[in-house]
Parts: sequence; C-alpha cells; structure tokens
Amino acid sequence: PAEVLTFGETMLSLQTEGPLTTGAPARTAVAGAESNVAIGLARLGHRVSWAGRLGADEPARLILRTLRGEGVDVRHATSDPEAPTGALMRERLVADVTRVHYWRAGSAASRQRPEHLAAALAAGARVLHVTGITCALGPGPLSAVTGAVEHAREHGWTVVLDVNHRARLWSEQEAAPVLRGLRGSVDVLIASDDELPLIAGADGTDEAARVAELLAAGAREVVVKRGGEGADLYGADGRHLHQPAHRVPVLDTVGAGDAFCAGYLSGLLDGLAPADRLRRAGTTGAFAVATRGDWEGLPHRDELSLLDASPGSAIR
Ligand code: KDG
Repeated sequence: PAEVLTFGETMLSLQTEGPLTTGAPARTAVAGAESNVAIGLARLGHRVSWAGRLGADEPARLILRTLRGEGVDVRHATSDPEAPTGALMRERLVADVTRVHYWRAGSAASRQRPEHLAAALAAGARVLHVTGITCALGPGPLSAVTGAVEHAREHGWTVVLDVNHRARLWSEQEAAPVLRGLRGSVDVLIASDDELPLIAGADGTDEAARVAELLAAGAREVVVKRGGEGADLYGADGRHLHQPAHRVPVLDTVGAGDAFCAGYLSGLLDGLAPADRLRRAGTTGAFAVATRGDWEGLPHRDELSLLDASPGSAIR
C-alpha cells in the first residue's frame, strides 16, 4: 500500500509570457496543490497515491503521464466522461506579478464524490493528506474530504490538513466554518500565518491562543509557515520550534507551500525528530522558490543537501 494517499483537483496550467489580452504565448504545465505534494514525496522516494478525478480528455492524459513519470501511483484516479479537466492560467503581467484565472467550475474534480475514493481508501495508507482547496470545490468534493478523513481516523492513519486558502474559490466567511468543522479530526495542521485566523480564534486573538485552540481541539502538531521568515512547529506536548528560512534567490514562490508540506510529510514518514522534519520542510520549500514552476524544481532525495553548496558553485 501507499504511505500517503492524497486527492484534489489537478489541472492543465497555461503560463503566459505577457498579458493575455495581447495574445501572449503560453506554455503548458500541470498544476494542483495535492499533486504537487505527491510529486514532492515521490521524488523523495515515498510511495504516494493520488486519487483525484479528471475528465476524459487531453489535459487528463498530460496529467496522468506527468504523475506516472514522477512515480506517483495513479491507479485510483478516476475519470468523468461528462465533465472536463479543470484549467488555470498564470498570466504574467510584469516581471514577478502574475494573475491567476481559473476554469474549474463544473470540472470533473468539482464532481468528485465520496464513492469515487472507495478503492483508494480500501487500499490503505499511513497518512491522508487533504487541503482546503478541495473543500472549496463544492459539496461533493467536501464530502469526499470528510468521508476520507473519517475513514482515515477509523483506521488509525495520520490525517494532515493544509489550509491552502484560495480566495478566488471561496470567501473567508465561507471557508471558516467548514475548516473549523474539520479541525477536530486533524492530527497535523499546516497553515500559513495569515491562514490561521480562518481555522481558529476570534478577531483580535493572537497566534499563541489560536494554536492552543487547535491543539485543544485534538491536533497533535500545528505547523505555521511564514514564507521568507521560516516556519514554526507547535506540539501537543508543549514543544515550540522555529526554523529560519534558507537564504536562496527567489525565482517563483508558487508551489512553495506544497513543497514545504511534502518535506514535512517525508520527515514524518522517515520518523525524523520534529526539528529535523521542520528542517527538511524548509529545504524542500527553498527548492521550490529557487526554481521555476510549481513542482518542476523539487529535489530528489540525493539532492536534499544541494542547497548547502556555496552560491555559484558548479557540481562536477
Ligand atoms: O499550491 C500551488 C497551487 O496554487 C497550484 O498548483 C494550483 O492547486 C492550485 C490552485 O488551486 O491554485
């Protein structure tokens, strides 16, 4: 069986070199937070299964071919003959400002329901990874998340939720009650510092109180991402660790959170001590920001120490 089961919407990604309105050329790629995590884990040598729902179309072929090529198990991915694979566009407006457009309403992934995951869940895993993005896609995907979380808990898997708020998909007012409803079933909660208020605390509450609330609700660990400021890990055992960020040239921050999550999960699966898994997460996150693409630059296991090389060095 897989070590990690994940699912969510993976899309065709079009990345333009200028404004769409002037007919800028675009390249095609594959995007999706959960499949980014799956690729990150597979590159680190873990057995990971991605069980999302795709259309029966060319983008689906690209996605499956890419995930298979990266060593992600897609045998439990499902296909919807009546709905398209979703798409997004990253429209580059000026050097490092991009605008995101989504074409995902009515997509195959937005029609995912709990029964589509039956085989994936029956196959078993150690960790279930889900994100708030899937919860935002509609009632079917949300019930797929809650059903999978319930199954994972009943079977003693570790449940990992990455909040991953996407304001283009739902408002904070819509997201908060849904995410707060899930937190009692989550073992490891991952959020960026600005996402924490969505899932815990009232207005004006500070971070420590929000984290305490999550730990009291049943989380074993709360991991707070701070981008260039590093990350913090809070444990139900009272532990609090801070990991500064690697200093790397920033080329493209998209996918950094997913890379961080993959590194953290990898550390968890390897049984690393808390400080070491936080360090691995920082390393994989740094790879994502120092390379272009959502997942293309993620490290293989034997490359994890590359960032320790002095800047400008050539490896011969
Ligand atoms: O986390 C990176 C994602 O934003 C990207 O791959 C696309 O899943 C995606 C989304 O919903 O924006």
